[in-house]
Amino acid sequence: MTKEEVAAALDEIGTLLELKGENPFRCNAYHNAARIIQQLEDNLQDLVASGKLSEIRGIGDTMQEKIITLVTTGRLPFLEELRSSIPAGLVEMLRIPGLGPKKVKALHDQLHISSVAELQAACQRGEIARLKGFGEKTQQKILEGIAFLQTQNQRVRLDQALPLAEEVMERLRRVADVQDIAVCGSIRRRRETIHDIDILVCSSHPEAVMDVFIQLPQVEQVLAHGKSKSSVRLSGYVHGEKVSLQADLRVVTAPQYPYALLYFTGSKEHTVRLRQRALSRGWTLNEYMMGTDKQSIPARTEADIYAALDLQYVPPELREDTGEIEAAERHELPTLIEESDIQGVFHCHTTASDGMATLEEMAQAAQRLGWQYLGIADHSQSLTVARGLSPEAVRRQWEAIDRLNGQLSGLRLLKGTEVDILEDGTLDYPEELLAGFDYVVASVHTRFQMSREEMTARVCKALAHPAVTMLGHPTGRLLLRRDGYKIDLDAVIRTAAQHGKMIEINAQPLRLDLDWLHVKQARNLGVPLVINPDAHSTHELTFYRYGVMVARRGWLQREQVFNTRPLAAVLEELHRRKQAWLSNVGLAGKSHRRHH
Ligand code: DGT
Ligand code: CA
Ligand code: ZN
Repeated sequence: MTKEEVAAALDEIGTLLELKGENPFRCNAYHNAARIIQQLEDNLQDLVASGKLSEIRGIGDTMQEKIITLVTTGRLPFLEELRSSIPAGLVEMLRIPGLGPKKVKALHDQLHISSVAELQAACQRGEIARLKGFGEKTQQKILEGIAFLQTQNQRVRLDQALPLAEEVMERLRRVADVQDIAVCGSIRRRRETIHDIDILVCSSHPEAVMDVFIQLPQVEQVLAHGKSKSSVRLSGYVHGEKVSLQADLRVVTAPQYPYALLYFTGSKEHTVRLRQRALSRGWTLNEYMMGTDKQSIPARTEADIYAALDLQYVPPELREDTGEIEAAERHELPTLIEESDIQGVFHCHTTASDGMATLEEMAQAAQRLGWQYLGIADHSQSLTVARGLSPEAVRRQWEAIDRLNGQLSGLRLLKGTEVDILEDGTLDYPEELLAGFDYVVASVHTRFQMSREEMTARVCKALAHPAVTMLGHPTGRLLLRRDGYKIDLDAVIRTAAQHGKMIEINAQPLRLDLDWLHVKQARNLGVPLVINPDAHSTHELTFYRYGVMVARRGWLQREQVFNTRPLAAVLEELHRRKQAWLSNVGLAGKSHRRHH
């Protein structure tokens, strides 16, 4: 078994034990072990073989035994027994937002509910509202959660689909006579969630490619097997989670390839506009060609097709018919930001709060990424679930940062905080402490249930605070898991513009928050965006790449993203902001005294 599979098995054990009402410490031991295994940098097989597994912090004797069994035999009787002792529907019910193992267990024990469908029916009959510990509100929330699940069911996240698509492409690329290959559809456009993988191959021997495709080890089921098109159901493990989705493969000839690439990249809305444009020139445009019955217009690349239609080349991320055709007509498309433009980030966590890696480890990882600066933003004091830092702990971290900055070459650590925006819109540290940070990320982590008006006022009040540099994950959404809290984002973006505040594009692929559509809106109002990985481990620093994808979909150029600036410019800007705040406070203090 690979480490992903082992991690998924341990995680599943933790969840199943929770459903059985086991002691929380025992359940958490499995969840923690899963996380540790998944983030191992060493090879798991080697660790097992050399007997060094027990030296890893957080892996006890029993855990070690189970991991060894999984790695060496590929199965675990303990897990199999657990699975057969619990209805599969209970695990499914856990996907309903707001429904944890305790509640699921209560529903099963008291009403014998063992599937999402049974739960939905019971809610509709009003039975959940009458249950002790549930009530009318919870019943309503469960119903909304089920409806949400049903709309999201058929999709996976980009970070889950992309690696699977790449694995498949990697294999197909090596088939004889494959001249070109591309992933199309929503993956190529970098949408945040994906329904299926669309792969396009250019080859004059389609059968050979098809044969390899339908026999890939990741294939669970062959849905269709044709000469130039096949569909399969794929599955694999990504970050310890099992991912399963459909993949379509089409094989075309070299002259067809650019047309097919354009067509299958979509979006449908974008290519429909292109077809209309072709029609107005008397041409048909489809997935194989462009031209008239008598004469087709040859193209070697997609860019040739756009050029023939008198359009600037449109990058795939912009192909959503949200103004890109008009801009391409005027040759005014933005030069989009690229991964290599990023010079550092401002939001990551260390072991001081809920991160997995130390300050030193994070700094080394940032050096390996070639960054000029790394901003540390651990949680603030009231967020005890994430081990938020007390003011004393903050000061200790500042000392550690100063010390490390004295030793590091080429990387500068910046002192930041992810300060909680409290219920009333105030910040979770006193101003004297806030004044000691280089910058402040302000985020909401509690009391998601407020009304839209209250939440908007709460966040806008925080944005107006002069200590705040940027807003963190503006909606709190978790893709395919829970909607964000209710908030008027338009008002939040306007407020940010008014006070000259930045907004984060949280690049955790589970969040991608701010979303691309609002990124575009923020950009239009001149609000600077910041791409932050919100990393809780060294590996998660690489999440910044997903943030760049969102930024590109939001039409951002390098200049509109703060962390594309070099260190000197960043320091100057942060210094300027802090001086503006502190000198203002000083003036306010003086005039105060004069009046009394
Ligand atoms: P997804 O799979 O829901 O994440 O999104 P897409 O965009 O990958 O959609 P998909 O897989 O149904 O189709 C891939 C591309 O094929 C789509 O972006 C555009 C093209 N396409 C599919 N169906 C149609 C259609 O009926 N008309 C046109 N013009 N294009 C289509
Ligand atoms: Ca697709
Ligand atoms: Zn946060």
